[in-house]
Amino acid sequence: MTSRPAGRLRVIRVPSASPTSTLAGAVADGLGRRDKRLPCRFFYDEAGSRLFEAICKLPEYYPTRTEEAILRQHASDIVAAAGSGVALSEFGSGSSRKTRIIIEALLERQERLVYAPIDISLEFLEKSARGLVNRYRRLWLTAIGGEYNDAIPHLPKHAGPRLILFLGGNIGNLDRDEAVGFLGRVGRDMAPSDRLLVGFDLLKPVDVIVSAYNDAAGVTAAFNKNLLARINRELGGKFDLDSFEHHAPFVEEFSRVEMRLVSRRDQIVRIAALGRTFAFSKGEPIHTENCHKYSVDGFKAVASAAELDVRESWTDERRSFGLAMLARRGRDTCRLKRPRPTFKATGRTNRRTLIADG
Ligand code: AVI
Repeated sequence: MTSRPAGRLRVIRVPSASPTSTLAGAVADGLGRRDKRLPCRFFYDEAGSRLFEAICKLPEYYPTRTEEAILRQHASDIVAAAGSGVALSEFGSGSSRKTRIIIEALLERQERLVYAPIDISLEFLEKSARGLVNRYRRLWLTAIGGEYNDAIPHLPKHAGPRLILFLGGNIGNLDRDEAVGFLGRVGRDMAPSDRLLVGFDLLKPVDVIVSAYNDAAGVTAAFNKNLLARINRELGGKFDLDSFEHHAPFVEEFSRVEMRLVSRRDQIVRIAALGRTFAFSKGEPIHTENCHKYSVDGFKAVASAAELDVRESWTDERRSFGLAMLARRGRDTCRLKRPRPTFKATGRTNRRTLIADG
């Protein structure tokens, strides 16, 4: 772990012990399988992070702007629900654009704020962290470069409550067991007064979901193919990007979009750094990402399996995206019998509680 103090900004890199934590390890493992796969965390080198930023602005890609609108509308309620004298952390912070809404709402309530953004792309993280310390003079930042699970023990401790953000529907990129495992690990690191705010994409008509991952401008296709471009750049791969096609169907059985790169022909690709070649037959997919879409009950079940309780929740008019404020299940919140969760309108038509927590 390295640390580089610079005024109000500190940058920490958390190494991973897993052999598939490096691109080389993950490619050797993933392309060596019968069902070829590459982990989606490798989308986010600098080029991939930029492409993802472009995805977030696409007309078809509704999650970012919907979540941002919910955050804007309910920022003061959200930060009030986190308590006073709060320290902020965030998994998958990216550009921290949406986080600014929360940062500003917190700085209205408290004199100074300590914020720890966590992201896999260290270069991108450092750049957005610099932007934030320059913008907010009452903000102290510890930027943590690393994988979510590796970063949990490095979340800064705080005398008061911590508000931990996991926004953007990033939870959707984890399988159910991974989601329960990750939320559970974060939960076990949380004090009873800490809160975890999770953003999750809700199930909706399939054509809306499918368009979000198959945009007309082809940005999502470029984002997907950047994985192969990255292997070419970093590992001396010989992938011809035109020989692979972006596929992103909605798979009903798993309530998820599956991102794939499908080989357009029989081909053999050499990757110099691995000293290996990989054969692809025409039509063979490389599975690159899962993007799960949740029902309200489905999300609540995952939180509950991770021993977290939903304390408050927010959604948009169309119930397209949800935000849930979770707390560690404590003796005070653990009840043997819990009523079924229901949708509940809280009065004003544009202000809804998504999950009634019994
Ligand atoms: C980062 N994550 C929540 C995005 C999603 O929608 O699952 C990644 C993405 N993949 C394709 N488009 C966006």
